[in-house]
Amino acid sequence: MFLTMTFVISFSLAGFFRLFGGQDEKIQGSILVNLACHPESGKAPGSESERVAPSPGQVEYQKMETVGFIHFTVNTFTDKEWGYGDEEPALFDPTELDAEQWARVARDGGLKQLILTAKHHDGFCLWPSAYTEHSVKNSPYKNGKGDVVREFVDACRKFGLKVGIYLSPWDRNHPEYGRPAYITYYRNQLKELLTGYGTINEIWFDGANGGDGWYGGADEERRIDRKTYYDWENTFALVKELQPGIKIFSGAGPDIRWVGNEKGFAGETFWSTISGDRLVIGNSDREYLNRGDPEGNRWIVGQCDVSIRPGWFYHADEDSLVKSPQQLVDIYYKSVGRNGVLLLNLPPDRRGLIHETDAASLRAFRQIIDRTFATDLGEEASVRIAGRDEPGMHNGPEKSGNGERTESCVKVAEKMTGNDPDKMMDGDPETYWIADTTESQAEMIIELDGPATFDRIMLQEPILIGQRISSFYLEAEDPEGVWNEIVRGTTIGYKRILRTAPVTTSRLRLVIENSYGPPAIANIGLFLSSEREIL
Ligand code: FUL
Repeated sequence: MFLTMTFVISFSLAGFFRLFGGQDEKIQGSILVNLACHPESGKAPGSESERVAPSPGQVEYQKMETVGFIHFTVNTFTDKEWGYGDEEPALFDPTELDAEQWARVARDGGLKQLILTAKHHDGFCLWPSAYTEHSVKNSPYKNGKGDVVREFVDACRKFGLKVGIYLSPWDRNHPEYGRPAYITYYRNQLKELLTGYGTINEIWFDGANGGDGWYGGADEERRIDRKTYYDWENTFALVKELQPGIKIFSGAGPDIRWVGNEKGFAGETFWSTISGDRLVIGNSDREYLNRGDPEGNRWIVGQCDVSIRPGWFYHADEDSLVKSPQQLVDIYYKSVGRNGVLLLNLPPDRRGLIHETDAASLRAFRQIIDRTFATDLGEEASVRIAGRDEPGMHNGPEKSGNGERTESCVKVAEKMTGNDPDKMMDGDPETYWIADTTESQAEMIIELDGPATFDRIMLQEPILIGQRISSFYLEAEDPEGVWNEIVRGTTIGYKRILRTAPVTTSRLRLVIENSYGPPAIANIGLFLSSEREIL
């Protein structure tokens, strides 16, 4: 409907710079702090700032946006959330197991990857491991000839999904759990899974560790030292050696991190950067995980896990408690819309199928999201850069009367000519505009062809050069020429989606109040939500 937009870019000026001189020193400080980087990431390319940046693999991971979990094991048949470890393999008896149904449901719901609980805390293995009898090989499933991991991997590939594996470090079945011999067992199982099933995109290391259990009949409490017992450093090295492109998830990364809750919510302020030395698997500060750290020395993608039902495993008495499409949409805004990746659990039932209610809810969720984001009102924007004569800027000449500030504005405008702001409106998160200054503020006016009505605003930073923006707000101009603030935020990151009441305007002003290094924007989108979003 409104195919043409005009952009007017200007910057906060020298007065602003003086005002925030202290901030500038802070930025310099963070440059020094952030020299230690993710092993595969490093100094952000194409900029003077030394922000910690993601590896290309992490960027690819983040771009998946929504991925899925499959929690399935003996618990499905005992109606438990955590098996004790003494369950008979004979319990595992799905009547209609169809991994292709899981993959089809996930694909139709827009998920890009599935992660299977190859082994949960009870120790039962969904593949015929050579290192234990506690597996599908001693179950009635396919007369002990089945391999659920194989079926899962094949189905994912057939439906174009990436593959993830959950191998619980805690094992309430194994007699040696808590002793060194179990670490050898655990690594042997990792070797089986990471060498026998082709490319694995993610390995999921859970933080629940140690406690009571069956432990080969000992039936006792076993505590472990979370910092030292698993020797994670060498376990991670083994994983990367076996699967160089794999992404490791845990409460401490190194590639993907928990966000501190199981509701699927990233913090409203959410940095992908975080300090690795403040994280311990299974024992990290949840608030810190949920917020991240602008001065953090690691880039660790935030993954927001949540189940479509109250429990992680299927329980028939939760059939009426499946999250509605609208609840899933709300979670989407609080995860993907806050710079996270959504990990949604879809637990198969005793048939071995994702329940019809769950499948329908996921499908409807995706239809709503697709509908809301179908038309970007800024897609075909044309862009114009204005200098000092441009009205409407907070720091523009009509408010200035300060020679120094005006001159600074002209300089910026000249430099900006080679740095096309159209890149913010091309829908491509890889191309971007970056302020060609040393300042940490920027201001821009978005001019539409005529009045447009929208209630969702999407902003993206080019994360390949790090996450920078820490404070911004948006204003809309009303018909009388009065600017009204419509939304305010802190971080943006890969993607930030802001929800507002419907706004009708032909001019918007985006003010970036603070940024670690020159601010950069990859994408701005304006959308009108589907009426089906309403809760
Ligand atoms: C938790 C586990 O204890 C739950 O059972 C579930 O697997 C969840 C995803 O992680 O820590």
